[in-house]
Amino acid sequence: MSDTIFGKIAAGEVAADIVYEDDDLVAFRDLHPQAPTHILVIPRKPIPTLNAVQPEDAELIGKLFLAAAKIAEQEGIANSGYRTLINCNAAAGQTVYHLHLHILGGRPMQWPPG
Ligand code: D5M
Repeated sequence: MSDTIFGKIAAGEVAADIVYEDDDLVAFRDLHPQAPTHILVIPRKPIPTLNAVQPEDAELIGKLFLAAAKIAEQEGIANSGYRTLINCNAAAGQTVYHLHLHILGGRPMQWPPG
């Protein structure tokens, strides 16, 4: 359950700046923010990558995005605009192998991302 740093945060074993949590999800501020608002939303379930998501996780993944929109509203970035993203595997920049949805906002975003 707590094999990665995010698993430990979900289990309450490592401190984080938590902005939202419920039975399925925890959201906390990124330690190395890439935008004025940078929050990570994770399922408590330790899914390593997006590739490992199973059909039975469909409701959980839906909840992940619903929470992201709610958090964006809470953070005051819903109307100005924000980006959600999931890095899948090392070539895409994934460094923590516990599924996490980034929420970035508070500055203009470039496209395409690097
Ligand atoms: O994103 C992993 C992100 O996780 C990266 O932006 C740093 C952040 N991080 C790493 N450790 C912590 C802790 N302990 N608290 C908060 N944020 C953390 P990835 O998509 O895997 O590159």
